Amino acid sequence: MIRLTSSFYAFLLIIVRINLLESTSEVPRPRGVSLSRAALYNPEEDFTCFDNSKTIPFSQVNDDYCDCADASDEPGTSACPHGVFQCTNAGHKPLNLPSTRVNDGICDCCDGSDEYVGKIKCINNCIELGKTAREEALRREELLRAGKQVREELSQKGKLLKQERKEKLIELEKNKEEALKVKLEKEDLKNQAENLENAALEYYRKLEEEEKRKREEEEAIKNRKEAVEVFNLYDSNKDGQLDISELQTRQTFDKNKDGQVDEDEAKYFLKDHDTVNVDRFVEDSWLNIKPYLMMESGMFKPPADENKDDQDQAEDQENAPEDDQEHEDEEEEESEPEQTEESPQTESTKSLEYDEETQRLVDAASKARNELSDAESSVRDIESEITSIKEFLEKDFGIDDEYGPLLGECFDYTDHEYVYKLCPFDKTVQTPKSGAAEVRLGSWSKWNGPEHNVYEYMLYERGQACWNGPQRSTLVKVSCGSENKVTSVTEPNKCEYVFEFTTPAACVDFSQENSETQHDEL
Ligand code: MAN
Repeated sequence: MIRLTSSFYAFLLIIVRINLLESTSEVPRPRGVSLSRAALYNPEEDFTCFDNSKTIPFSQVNDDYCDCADASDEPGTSACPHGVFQCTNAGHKPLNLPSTRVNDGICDCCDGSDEYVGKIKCINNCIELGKTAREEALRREELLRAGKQVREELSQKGKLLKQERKEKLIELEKNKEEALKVKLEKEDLKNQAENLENAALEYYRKLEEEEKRKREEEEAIKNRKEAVEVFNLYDSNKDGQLDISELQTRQTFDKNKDGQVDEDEAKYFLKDHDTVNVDRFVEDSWLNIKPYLMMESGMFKPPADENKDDQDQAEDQENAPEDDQEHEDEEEEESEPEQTEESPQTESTKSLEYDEETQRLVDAASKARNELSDAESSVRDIESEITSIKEFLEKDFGIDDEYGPLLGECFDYTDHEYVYKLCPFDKTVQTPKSGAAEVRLGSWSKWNGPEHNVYEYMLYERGQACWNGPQRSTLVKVSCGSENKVTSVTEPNKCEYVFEFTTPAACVDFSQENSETQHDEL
């Protein structure tokens, strides 16, 4: 009996070997059941649903009637809504399908086992597909093997970069302390120097104020004198009042140049009074009259005349309407105020000359200010270097820092219309070949892959806004390759770009374990 059984198994083994590619397993099991679950279906016994909810005669397994809520009694039919059917796919890989796809008239399994009622005839192409898949897997394995070596080197470089930056950070923190001390000293020195400077300048400030006050006083006196002279000149009946009729005899006040001075024009110059005495004239009317007299004498010009050359100006003067003798006298008198008016301005802009000691203190304070500003800027420089190193150290360059060496590099991809650029951990860019300005497609945001391999995708966001649309963004799919290279760029949705990027840094297989179990679960 034992001999018989063992020879039977030997016979079976031979058959299995012969048919290896056609059938991966001869373990008897109901249709649609995976190898790992075969033992759960024993034709000698009643069948208990996997969730223990029911026990049914084995003959009801795969009878196209759903008895178990968990679908375990119908692995090979579409009777249960959430069942799973496994194609054996001998020669290729087993595949789990939702049981709704069983006998739905579409060939899903490469061995055609999901379509057994004859709605459609499926060909078995598992051998070819398996061969291609195995070749592809081999190629990937080879790539991974070769890439792993380079990844290791990248990782060492990345770690070194981090280490160097950490050391630099410690050094910079020390430098910053020093620089802050220097800044405080310089601040102190500057304050001392400015106190001395202020004390020394106080005398000159007072002097300047005094001079200014004097100038203003003189100015006021001169202005009044001038105004009184004009008042007396225009007060032709010498009654101490200037009235409308007296102004009407003067062409100067013909504002609209119609050849006569009407009442309104005269009133404008008298500031709406019919008559003014000398004090009101000085306080009030003079403010309106003076600019006209200045303009007449050429001391004050409307802006349009500013660009005229000297010759034009001479012509202007020649063409100016001639006034009576008195007026010419006025002009002569008026030419004086212009000179006296300008001179105080010139004086006021003239800087005071300090005595030797004051000058020394002013120079010392200015030097102290410069030194403080230098000290402040060196603190700022150190701080900005610290910030950029901290930003570097906070970046996730992969579990082994293998992506670190990519920072600072950029990789181009050219299609018929654009040159694209990927600068890892910085930005993605699109430059039209037409020569138009480059467009930022996104700035580094984060790793964005699935949980089992977060390093599968990079996300670049907040790019240049699209016309009437969102800000541009880029998803970069990262995969293992022998060199750092952008292998394709697409724009599946307007202003959403997908780059494919290969790099040896990605030559590690995070998903191996998952993919092995994927095909054999219920
Ligand atoms: C440019 C490019 C395109 C983009 C359009 C949107 O032409 O950036 O990629 O789709 O703008 O207007």
